[in-house]
Amino acid sequence: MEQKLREIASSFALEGRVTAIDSLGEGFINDTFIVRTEAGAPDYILQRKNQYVFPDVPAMMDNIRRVTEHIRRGVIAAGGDPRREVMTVVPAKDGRLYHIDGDGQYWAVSVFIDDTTAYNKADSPELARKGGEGIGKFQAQLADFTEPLAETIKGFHNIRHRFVQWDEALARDAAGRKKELAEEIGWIESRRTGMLDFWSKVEDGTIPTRVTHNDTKINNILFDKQGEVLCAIDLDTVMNSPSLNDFGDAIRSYANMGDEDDRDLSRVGISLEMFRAYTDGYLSQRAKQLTDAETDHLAFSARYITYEQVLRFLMDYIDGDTYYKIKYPDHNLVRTHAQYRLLQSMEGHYDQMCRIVAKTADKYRKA
Ligand code: GN1
Ligand code: MG
Repeated sequence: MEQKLREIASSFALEGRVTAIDSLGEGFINDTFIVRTEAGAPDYILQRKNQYVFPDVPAMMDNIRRVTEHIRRGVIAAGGDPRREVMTVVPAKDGRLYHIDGDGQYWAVSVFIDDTTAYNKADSPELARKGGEGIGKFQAQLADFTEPLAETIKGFHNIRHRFVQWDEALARDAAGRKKELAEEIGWIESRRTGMLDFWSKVEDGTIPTRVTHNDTKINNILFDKQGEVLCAIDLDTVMNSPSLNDFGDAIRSYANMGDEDDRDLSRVGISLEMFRAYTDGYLSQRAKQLTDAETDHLAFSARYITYEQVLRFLMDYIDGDTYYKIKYPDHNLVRTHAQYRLLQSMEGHYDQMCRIVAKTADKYRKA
């Protein structure tokens, strides 16, 4: 394997001689490696992009290039460090942003930013606050990026589109699992109308569409050793969508007291302390730019994205585990239950979440 990886790495314009290539990270979608080079040259991230999930890798890489170039210009203008405060895509030697190997697989490379930490869990409100600030900054850096981006995954956070896929998955019942899932399917169906009502506000323009990351769980943010956010990574899903999605998806990750796939449901639930901290960091960067419709739906966006995640995990289980990497046979069902518990906890604490958002928005609008 390492020999094959070395060959793939050698088709990119890397500085320095490659010394080792190791597996890295916890992503559910792509395969990620770190390419070590001799002293003096940077290390690199090498990724095999999942073509089942991303049917148009060239369009995805072009989105990433345009977005990172835009951020880089802003970082330089602000006197920041463009090598650390934004992801750098490394082209292949033929100038393309990807390499296609002999099996038709797509690979891409970016510079590895060293002296950083990525977390799988927010262990303190301070970290959650910094994470919120980081995504707030990311959105602010892209506020004046007005060219449209390619829709690299159709209807990614569009629940109307997810229901089309859902109905098809139920009709197919590919793995023959539907008969055991009446209760879980009921969790999805009983909330269908409410979720579509929310999404219709995006469709009619009440809630605007911006440039968003779309996968803001904590391990997609790089922190420096002082605990400051450096930049957002894993930009595969950068697209035009409501900014609320980035907030909601982050809350799903930062404010969950348990794990995304916790078998012990008594650990799972929303931490209002973490919610408050993330909201504070996020709104410190965004309160003055968001419309009232956006601010008023921030708390709901956490329910929306968590619901969508319950649906996506359950749908993948029904489909026979074709989308997410799994570590054991009923992993997607365990994820479904854990995310559903989180959703219930958000529903139970919804009034408090709304009050926290309103108070925090008020504070930063006046500031
Ligand atoms: C996937 O690639 P990764 O692990 O950062 C997924 C997200 C899900 C997440 C669940 C392209 O993210 O949408 O929320 O798993 N990414 C894609 O943890 O589907
Ligand atoms: Mg990731």
